[in-house]
Amino acid sequence: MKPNFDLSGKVALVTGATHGLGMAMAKALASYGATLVVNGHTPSKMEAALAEYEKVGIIAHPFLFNVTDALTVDQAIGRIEREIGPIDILVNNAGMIQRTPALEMDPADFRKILDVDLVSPFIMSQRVAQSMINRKSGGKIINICSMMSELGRNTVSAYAAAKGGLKMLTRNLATEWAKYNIQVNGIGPGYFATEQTAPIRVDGHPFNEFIINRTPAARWGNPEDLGGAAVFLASSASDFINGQILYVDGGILATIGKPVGE
Ligand code: GCO
Ligand code: CA
Repeated sequence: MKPNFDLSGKVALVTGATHGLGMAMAKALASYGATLVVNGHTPSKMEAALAEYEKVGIIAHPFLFNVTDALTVDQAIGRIEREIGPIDILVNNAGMIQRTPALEMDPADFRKILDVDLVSPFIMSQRVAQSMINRKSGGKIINICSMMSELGRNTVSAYAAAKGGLKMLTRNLATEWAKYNIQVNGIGPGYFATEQTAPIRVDGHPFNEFIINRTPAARWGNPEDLGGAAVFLASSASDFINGQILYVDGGILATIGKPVGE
């Protein structure tokens, strides 16, 4: 039997899919037949995103809402279910980073990052899973983790704490909901060329060279590099995979790195 990667007839909701990695994964899911629901929270970004999806022949259903508020999420998912259909695939991609040394980090900012990067995937997953359980459909939840689910780095204390937490949330939800045929997995992107990394990717920035040297593939990832992992974990080809984090990192986590110039 051929493994089945087809997503037709499935409704996929990708949070923060107005740009960057979220958009690349959303395009991949739609290209395998999923009906695409795009979440964002900035009207102008959503407008630009819809034009971008249209350009590649994808009909995206836009839903603007804040993923950190449980009541808002409850209402928005209800509306998506009525207007588009019950959600089969949830990609918790919306996230936020702040690069500030730990000693200078305002605890209120720390809390805010945790809220967006860790609490909101919990809120979204809880709401969507409850509905999958009620209709006995099973389903797929994919949490977008990070290199920082495994490694620390100067200036990203809150982000690393949240992404490490998201890895464990993934394992925990996988444990609790496996009996409902819900698979909860994560994707851990390495260093990708997106808006989020633009400030540390500029030519001449020491971080740019550091990443190229640190990555066995010797390059930044392109957002399209994530498509295969997203389709795989969203499809029935991965039905016996649960609680895993699939790192798409050009080999970074496999190695200690190498001296400059080698
Ligand atoms: C940083 C980066 C990272 C990446 C990514 C790595 O400042 O180190 O922005 O956090 O975006 O999450 O996997
Ligand atoms: Ca359906």
